Amino acid sequence: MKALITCVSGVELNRKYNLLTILEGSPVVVESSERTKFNTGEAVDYSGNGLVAISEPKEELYKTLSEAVDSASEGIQRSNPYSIGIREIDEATERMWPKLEHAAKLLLRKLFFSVPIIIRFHNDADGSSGACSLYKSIDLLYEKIGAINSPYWIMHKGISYRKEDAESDTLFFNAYSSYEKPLILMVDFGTSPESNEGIGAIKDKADIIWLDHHPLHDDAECQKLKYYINPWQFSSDSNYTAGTLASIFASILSNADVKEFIYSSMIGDYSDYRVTFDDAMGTAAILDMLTSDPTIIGSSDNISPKELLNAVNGQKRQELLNFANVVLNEVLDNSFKESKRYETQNGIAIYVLDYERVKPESKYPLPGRFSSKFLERLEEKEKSGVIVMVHAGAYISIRSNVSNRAVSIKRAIELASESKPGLIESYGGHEYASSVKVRIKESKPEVITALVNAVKSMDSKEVK
Ligand SMILES: [Mn+2]
Repeated sequence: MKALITCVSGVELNRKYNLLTILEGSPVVVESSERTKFNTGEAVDYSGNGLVAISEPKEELYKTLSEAVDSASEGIQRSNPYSIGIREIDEATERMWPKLEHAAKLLLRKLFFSVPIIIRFHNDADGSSGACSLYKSIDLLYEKIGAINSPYWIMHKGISYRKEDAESDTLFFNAYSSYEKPLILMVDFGTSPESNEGIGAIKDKADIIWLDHHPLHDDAECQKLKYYINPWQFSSDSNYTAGTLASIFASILSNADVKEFIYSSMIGDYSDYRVTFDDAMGTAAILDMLTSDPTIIGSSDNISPKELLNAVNGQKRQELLNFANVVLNEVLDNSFKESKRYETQNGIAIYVLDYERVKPESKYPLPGRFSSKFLERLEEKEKSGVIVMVHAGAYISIRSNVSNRAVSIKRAIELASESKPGLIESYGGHEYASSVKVRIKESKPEVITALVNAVKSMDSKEVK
């Protein structure tokens, strides 16, 4: 039967071919190893025990296969929007659906044509929840499509796509020669100009699907990508998590059950729509722990969604959960003792914690994420509002639950930066969560004092 060589990988004498052919009316991918050298895009006859070059015009074969892939995709894709039963989420999903379907069609096409695919996900409970759903879904699809190239998964520390990332992805792609462009899928990657250089370096080499839920940014190039999808573009916001977005995207490809990961992503990112039942809380806690410190279960500093799924749903679930709880509670207990408490005239509590004094042996919990947990725990006892500042290295991570508009941590950072010119290197975030980087570690105490004083000045009696 006639087939098109869609992807070649491997070395000269041991080449691997992915072929796309039509069997019983449907497109099928088959794999073959040959010592004879064929090239990507060549038409061949595939008999099951060998490839023979044929003189079929490849354009015609390509057209036939493309049509078959398109109609197969239609048969595979879920037609009605996945609903989770939370009105705001479901309505936003409906608005995003055409764009999600469009992106899913692209992914399916890339799978059929067996191009190399890289999936990068942010190393937190949200990003990894999305990766788990995608893994489950693609795994189910594998049976239908056959010998597709399995995606290469990268847990990505941080939320920008840097030039180095583009270089490493290019190296990966260079090991293949594919008839259609490779694909990169980003999950929970931020929408910031910091990724511009990386995108510029890769966008001609690969198609990009970018699933994010961070606020939009006018100067962010990723927003101009054809397959950039963000709830903010559809009258929703960051409470619609990237894990939810990726899970719902994954649900278009197969009927894998992704509910668990929608819930865990919302818990991980403190979404307003989160439902806090035990199973989902446990999944979020394990994902948070293992993405912070993969060496807790393995020897590598990276972890794949397959390993995460095993951890979350396997025999070790309870053991991992107990470990996470023990570590977290110990760090919390020590933090109460080690932190300094300040108070504004109107009773807002400010806690300053040197994370070095409480950090456990594992990298879990990471200081930034811990600051959110510390705040959550303090909310129970500080009824007039609380702000925490957890510092480690050159970073100060600030969390606030104060809804009084006069007291803004963003404003406090601006004030501190004005009163101590040159000491703060950069800062970012929003009204409830921000982080500050000092230029040199030695000036951190001075910056913290300025931050505490700024909050105090905003909440003095005269203001009220
Ligand atoms: Mn997120």
